[in-house]
Amino acid sequence: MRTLLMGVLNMTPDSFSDGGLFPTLEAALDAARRLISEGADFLDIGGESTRPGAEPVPEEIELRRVLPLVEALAEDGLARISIDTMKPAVAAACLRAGASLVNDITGLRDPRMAEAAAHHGAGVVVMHMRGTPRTMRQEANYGDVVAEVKAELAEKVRLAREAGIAEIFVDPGIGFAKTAAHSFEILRRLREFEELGCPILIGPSRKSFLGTLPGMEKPGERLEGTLAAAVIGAMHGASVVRVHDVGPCRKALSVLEAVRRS
Ligand code: HH2
Repeated sequence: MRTLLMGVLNMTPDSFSDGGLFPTLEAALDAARRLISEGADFLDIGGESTRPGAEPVPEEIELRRVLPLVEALAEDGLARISIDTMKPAVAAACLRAGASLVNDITGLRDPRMAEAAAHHGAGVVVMHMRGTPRTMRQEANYGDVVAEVKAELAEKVRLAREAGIAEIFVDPGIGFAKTAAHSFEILRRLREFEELGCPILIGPSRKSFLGTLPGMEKPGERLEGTLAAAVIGAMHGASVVRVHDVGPCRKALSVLEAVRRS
């Protein structure tokens, strides 16, 4: 089965690897269309950085950053649009404008998020995190990281189902309240998340766990590491991989797909 790719488009000045890339709506649209032509099945549009220590962004500013792009892409109709937000009002406005997936790194912590998704018949990505991007580094304490993350995600899946959401992706949250060792262990044991009964999504792209390996200290040096993590994740059960570099990732995954077909 083909692994789906979620292309990342951050409309933020401060994202850790691609902040401040798009000065105009046209520039963002060009980048979005390129990601689609390279093989993105979803475009994940974000207006608030979630990097460790990031400052929260007011709702109006986040909306101003993402809504025009969601509207323009919905008109194109070339890929499914996912809105990467923690705010129910931002999600609702983007769903009204044509997005069909809510990617919530807090895993539906605000009950209005599940209500908004259900109301619009949208899917959700429930990601695992503890604390907030500002505090999560101190919360990376686990006995058995996979067992604990899975149990916490099971509760989120229950909430989403109870709200009436039909399409639910689970995401262990690589780098979110996880040390590098936790993120590597999650990739090794990813199949265990299949017990949750939902397709698995992972977001390893350019993340700092890769920066613990030689020659990958800076986000710009992590393409090969990202590709390796994407293929390992897909081999271990990921249905969707969220990446910045869609073209290279599509090529790397095509090798896995050819091996599977052989
Ligand atoms: N990672 C980031 C943001 N959103 N969503 C899901 N479901 N899974 C992830 O792993 C994930 C995510 C962080 O990456 P990025 O968007 O590149 O950076 P920033 O948060 O600084 O904008």
